[in-house]
Amino acid sequence: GFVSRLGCLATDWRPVLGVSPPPPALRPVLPGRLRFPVTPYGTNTGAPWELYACQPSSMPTKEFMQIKVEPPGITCGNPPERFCTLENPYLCSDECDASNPDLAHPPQLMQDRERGGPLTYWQTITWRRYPEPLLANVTLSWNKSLEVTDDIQVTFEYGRPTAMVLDKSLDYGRTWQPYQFYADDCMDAFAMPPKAVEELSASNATRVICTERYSRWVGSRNDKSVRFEVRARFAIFAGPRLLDMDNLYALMESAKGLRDFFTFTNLRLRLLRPALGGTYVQRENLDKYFYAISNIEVPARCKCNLHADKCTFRDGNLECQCDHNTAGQDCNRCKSGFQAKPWTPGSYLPAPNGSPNACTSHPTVSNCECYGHSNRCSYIDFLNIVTCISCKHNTRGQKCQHCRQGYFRNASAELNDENVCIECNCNETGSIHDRCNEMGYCRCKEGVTGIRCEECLPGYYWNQGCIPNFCDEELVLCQNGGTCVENQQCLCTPEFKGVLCERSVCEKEGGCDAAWASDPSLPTMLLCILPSVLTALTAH
Ligand SMILES: *[C@@H]1O[C@H](CO)[C@@H](O)[C@H](O)[C@H]1NC(C)=O
Ligand SMILES: *[C@@H]1O[C@H](CO)[C@@H](O)[C@H](O)[C@H]1NC(C)=O
Ligand SMILES: *[C@@H]1O[C@H](CO)[C@@H](O)[C@H](O)[C@H]1NC(C)=O
Ligand SMILES: *[C@@H]1O[C@H](CO)[C@@H](O)[C@H](O)[C@H]1NC(C)=O
Ligand SMILES: *[C@@H]1O[C@H](CO)[C@@H](O)[C@H](O)[C@H]1NC(C)=O
Ligand SMILES: [Ca+2]
Repeated sequence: GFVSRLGCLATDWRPVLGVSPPPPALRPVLPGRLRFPVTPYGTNTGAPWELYACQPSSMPTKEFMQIKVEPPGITCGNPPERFCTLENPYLCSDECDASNPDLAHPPQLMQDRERGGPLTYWQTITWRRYPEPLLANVTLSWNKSLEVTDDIQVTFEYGRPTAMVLDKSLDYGRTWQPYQFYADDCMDAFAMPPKAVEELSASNATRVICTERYSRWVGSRNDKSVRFEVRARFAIFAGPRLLDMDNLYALMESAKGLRDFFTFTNLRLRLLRPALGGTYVQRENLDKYFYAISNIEVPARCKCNLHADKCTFRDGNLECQCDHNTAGQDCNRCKSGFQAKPWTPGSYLPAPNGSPNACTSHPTVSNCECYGHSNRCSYIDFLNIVTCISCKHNTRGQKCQHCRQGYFRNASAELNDENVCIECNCNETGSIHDRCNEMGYCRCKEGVTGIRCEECLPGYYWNQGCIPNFCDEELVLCQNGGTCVENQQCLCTPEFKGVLCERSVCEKEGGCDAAWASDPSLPTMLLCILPSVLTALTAH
């Protein structure tokens, strides 16, 4: 288990304990790990790559299967009966008696361990009711999704059936589909052309075929087994010696149909016609026709969706020991508290360790950290974050770590201080908005200054904001002795006019006559006539 644990332990998927996979040529094949009762994936050719993926090892599953035979009364011995053999029809000394343990042939003898003793087998009644067909169903259930890892092999004593179907179910027996047809004449029995698994290619590897290979009469002792060829199908993708299993796994990753093909929860053998000894049914001796199965091998591993490398048998059921925060019989969902994102199966890729695709918890939902400004958090699904709600003390943010709009960070306070946020208090009239920078400075309108925008720059005066000065004592002076009143207007002496008192009242616009006309006072008259008087005097 150590090497394969690598795949499951490394939730963050870095090599654990400094162990990184050796280069392909040196990868270890652990002796005894691939315990195949039938034909193990070679001893030095095997599939070492799979040891790195997070999946349970393959095992013989017959110990864990429930067997049901149908119809009722199909098992021989009730009442007791005698049967003959195909090779020697006159030797009818064998007896089946359900009430005698030594002569009984109950279904469980299909899954027992032989322990080197005499062969034990389940046996049916004989074909006394010919020409009515002799039909029997053997249903195998595991109540668990399994992935077949090597050939399924059914061992028939006294000859193999001349017609049968292997069915499988993926949904605990609710629906069934044929897995493979078997007949000594496929066309005759199923109207299907006979095919061998070797004829399949990558494009049709999951085709359901009818094969004649396991149904022809070869003598009851020569070849007893009927197989469902898994290895040969793997070989289509992994090469004849299955050295390239990563290619197969990579394909399974993308092709659900291929993956499902090797997956099942139940199998069913539909026995349709028994062995006939290579000839026609001989009505005068029907006691030599029956079915007898001594063993059923189904090498498989628990399907754990690459989230477990162990599968245990508990309370009569197989269960994956889920890693990666997954749960369920097949590790097919996220454990509660780890549903931050949707469940996905683990991946075989990238080789060799694959990826865990672990379920993750809501990042901090168990630790709702809000710096003391809230004690409630909420998970926002589409952002995959946990956020504090109803932050107090004018704070805001995922962890109440920021100040609300209109407040700024109190540099002398800790994040968890009630006084951490100070109001900006921007002057409504002078500021552009109510926000301030981290130093508490508001953004001021033109001509406005001060932390809160409540003062005017030089050259401006306050009037519902800062207005450029009309006049002042420094830059824009009132002229000719005029005085600046509240920066808004110049108050001129009587002789001058204009916004800055820059013009003489006598200038232009009709000169003195006009001034005289508009202001007929003595000083104006004197001022107006003075220049003319002076000019006249100078001329003489
Ligand atoms: C075997 O199972 C098939 C499919 O459910 C059913 O149609 C058939 O009647 C069964 N045969 C017997 C002998 O019970
Ligand atoms: C099948 O397995 C599931 C999950 O382990 C269990 O809840 C259920 O009872 C089992 N059903 C039978 C018939 O054993
Ligand atoms: C599978 O495909 C190959 C060619 O790709 C073809 O030769 C063969 O007959 C096909 N087998 C079946 C069962 O259709
Ligand atoms: C800033 O925080 C300190 C420490 O809590 C506090 O004494 C001070 O009053 C705070 N300043 C303001 C303006 O709230
Ligand atoms: C804004 O500033 C002006 C000028 O200093 C001041 O007269 C006014 O009262 C302030 N407004 C507020 C709301 O503080
Ligand atoms: Ca047996």
